[in-house]
Amino acid sequence: MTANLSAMNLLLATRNQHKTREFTQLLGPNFTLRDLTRTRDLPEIRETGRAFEENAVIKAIAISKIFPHEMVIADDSGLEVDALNGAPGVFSARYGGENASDQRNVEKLLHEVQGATKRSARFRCVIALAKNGKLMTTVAGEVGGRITKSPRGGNGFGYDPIFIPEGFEETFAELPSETKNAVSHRAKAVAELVRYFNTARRLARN
Ligand code: ITT
Repeated sequence: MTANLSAMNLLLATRNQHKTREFTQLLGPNFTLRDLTRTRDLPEIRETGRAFEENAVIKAIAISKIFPHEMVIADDSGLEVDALNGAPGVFSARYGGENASDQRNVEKLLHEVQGATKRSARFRCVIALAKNGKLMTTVAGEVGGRITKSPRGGNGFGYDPIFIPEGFEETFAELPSETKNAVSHRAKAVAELVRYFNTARRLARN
């Protein structure tokens, strides 16, 4: 395989390899992506914000201070369920407790919405872009859908087995990754990020 020499290097501030896989597919060959899975001795970054944007910014700024020469992106995302007044929201990763597994989070969520007739929900994603401790932009995306009664499918991660996106009958975990990547919250945010880079490049040329 030949390297794309003009590709833009990005550091994704995550240890969630599912996110990295989706970003790699969504960004395509014009970007070279690295994440933090092989980086040791990082200080704990506490996601203390009450909104996705706040937490994405906290992560991007903190990591970009540690790697001042890198263009850093951070994704904060989660599921908002209407019958739960928007929970788990920013607590999606730890809904079933600190370091809870995806399975535990899903079980808790299904338990909480048991019997609810209103099943509407949405995934949200905010991406923050930072360099050397300075925020450059944030972009966001969301996808509406509904919560199933039980988990279905083996693709994806997190709450994918219980989320049916609008316009489909299958969960994100039953749909092929190409379909998720065509309609997801993350896909929409990444498309906006790419538009930001394209505009910045155009302005720099003029
Ligand atoms: P980093 O902070 O290291 O990026 P994280 O998994 O802790 O990893 P978040 O704090 O943004 O990331 O929490 C996101 C959680 O929301 C994630 O763990 C899933 O439970 C859920 N989530 C986000 N996007 C999802 C998607 O596309 N499909 C299913 N679940 C998703």
